[in-house]
Amino acid sequence: MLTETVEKALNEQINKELFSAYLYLSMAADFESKNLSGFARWMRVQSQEELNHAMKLFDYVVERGGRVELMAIDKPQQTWESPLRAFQDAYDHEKFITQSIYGLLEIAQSAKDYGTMEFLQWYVKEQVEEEAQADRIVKKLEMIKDEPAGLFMLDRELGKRE
Ligand code: OFO
Repeated sequence: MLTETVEKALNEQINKELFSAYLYLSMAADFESKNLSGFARWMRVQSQEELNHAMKLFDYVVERGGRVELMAIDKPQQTWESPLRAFQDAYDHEKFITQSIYGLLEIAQSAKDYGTMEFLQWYVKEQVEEEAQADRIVKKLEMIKDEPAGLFMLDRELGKRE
């Protein structure tokens, strides 16, 4: 059984994960419009991952006898001035999500909800990876700057993401 506070915080996290999916899909659409199909592919896969993150929380709330409450998803930004800007935003967003997971853990801890604390460990680990992968791409883009050949090569590399 979840406390009301933990249930509310889990539902808010579902909303944030769905927003993440929406944000990355919006980046994919922007990349598609600029013929950067590899960058777009990477963002589409990332968007799917975010849906999985949301559904894992959804299933957990159900498993604990809670009530999933879906809220409105904010409209994401539609365009970015460069791939570097987009990935910097993605990196910042992941740092924000990490803080949100930590906040959720603190709420679960205050409620002595050890089940939820244990469940959230998966997200703690996942966020380490999420931040690292966005940061790696930011660093590559910083090296490439506006050099078309480098951008083309990175586009090819990112397009291989399964
Ligand atoms: Fe769900 O990890 Fe990114 O946002």
